[in-house]
Amino acid sequence: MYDERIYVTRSSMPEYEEYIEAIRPLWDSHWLTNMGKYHQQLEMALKKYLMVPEVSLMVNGHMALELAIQAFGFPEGSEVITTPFTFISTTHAIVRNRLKPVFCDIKECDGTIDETKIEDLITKNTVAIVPVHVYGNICNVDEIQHIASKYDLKVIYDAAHAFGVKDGARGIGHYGDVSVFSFHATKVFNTIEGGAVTFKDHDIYEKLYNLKNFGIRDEEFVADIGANAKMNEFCAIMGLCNLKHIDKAIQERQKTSNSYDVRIEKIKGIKKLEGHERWGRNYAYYPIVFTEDYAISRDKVYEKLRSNDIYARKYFYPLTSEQSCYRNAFRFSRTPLAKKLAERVLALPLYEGLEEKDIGRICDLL
Ligand code: T4K
Repeated sequence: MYDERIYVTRSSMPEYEEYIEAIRPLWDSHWLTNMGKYHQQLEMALKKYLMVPEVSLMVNGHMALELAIQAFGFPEGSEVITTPFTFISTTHAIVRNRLKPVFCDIKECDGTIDETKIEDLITKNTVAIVPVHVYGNICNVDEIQHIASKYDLKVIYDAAHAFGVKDGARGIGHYGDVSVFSFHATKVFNTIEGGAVTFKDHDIYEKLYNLKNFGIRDEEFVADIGANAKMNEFCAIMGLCNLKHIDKAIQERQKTSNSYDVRIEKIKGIKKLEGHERWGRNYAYYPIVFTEDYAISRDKVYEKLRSNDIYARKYFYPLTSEQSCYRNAFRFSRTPLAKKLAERVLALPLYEGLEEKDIGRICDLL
C-alpha cells in the first residue's frame, strides 16, 4: 500500500536491481561480515569522497561516537564540554564512557557550540570537547582547535549530520582529533545502519579496530577489551551503491531547499538558520525557526501539519540535558540560547524525491 504521509525524511535507495546485483557475490563467497571485501572497499571509497586520511567503518553512528571517545582512554569522571542541542546519542556516548558532560550554550544563528563560552567551562578535570555540526552547520573549527591546543584537550566532532561537507581542499572529517559520521537510514548518505570515524593518526585505526572487533588480532590473541561494532557486508554494499548516486542526491536536496527558501522568505515570523560561506552544504535538514516578534507557536504549526499527514520533527527538542535521565545529574551551566532554539525550531520534510507540489502544500499550511 502506498503511504500518502509525508515524513521528515525518506531513505535514499539505489534501484532494486542495482542492489540485488551488487549483493549477488555474497551467495558465492558466504562471507557476510568481519571486515570483508566490501567493508574494505567502502572504507577506501569514503576516504576519497570525504577527503580524509583515515576512515574506520562502524555498525552505526552511535557506536562510532562511543568507541571514538573510548579510544582516548580518559580517566573515569573526567569532564567533556559539549552541547545539549543535539540528538540524545551525543550525550549518551559521553555518559556511557563514564565521563561527565558539561553543557555549553550554542549560537542562535546556526545551532553550533558557542566557542566564546567554552573556556569558562574548562576545569582541571576537562579532557575533551565534543562539538556537534548540527544540521550539517559547521562549528568554528579553528577557534575550537585553538582552545583545545591551549588546554591540551582532545576534540571529537559529532559530524553525524555533516556527510560530504568540505571547504575545497579538505573534508570536514579532517578537523579535530576525530570526527564521527552517521550512515543511518535517515541520513544524506546511508548504509541502512552504519557510521564511521575519520582521523589523521593511523594509530587510532588500530585502536578502533580492536574496540569494534572484541580486541581480537588473531585466533589466539586478544589485544584489548573491545566491543562488537563491525559493519556487515550487506550494509557496506548498500553504502557502495548509494555512494555512486550521492552527488545527485545532494543536488536534489539542494533543489528542494531552494524551493523552500523562495516560499519561506515570504512567510512572516519564520527564519532560517545561517550557513557559512567557507563550507559547502549537504542539505541534510531544513530547519525553520519561529521568531519572537510574531505570535505563532511552533507546536501549533507542528500539530497543524500532522493533522494534514505531514510529519515535520522538533529536532532537537527537548535539550538532552533536560531529558529525565539527565535532569539535574551534572554540573549545572546555563544554556538559554539552546533552550530558546529547541523551543522554536522545526525540521521540515526534506529528502530526495520530495515533490514540488508537496513543498507548495507544506508552505501553504505554514
Ligand atoms: N549524533 C547525532 C547528532 C545524531 O543526529 C545521530 C542520529 C547520532 C549521533 C547517532 O547516529 P546513529 O547511531 O543513529 O547512526 C533519527 C535517526 O534514527 C537518527 O539516526 C538521527 N540521528 C536522528 C536525528 O533521527 P528518529 O527517532 O527521529 O527516527 P525515526 O524512526 O522517527 O525516523 C524519522 C523519519 O525517517 C521517519 O518518520 C521516516 C523516515 N525513515 C525512517 C526509517 C527508520 C525512513 O525513511 N526510513 C527508515 O528506515 O531518529
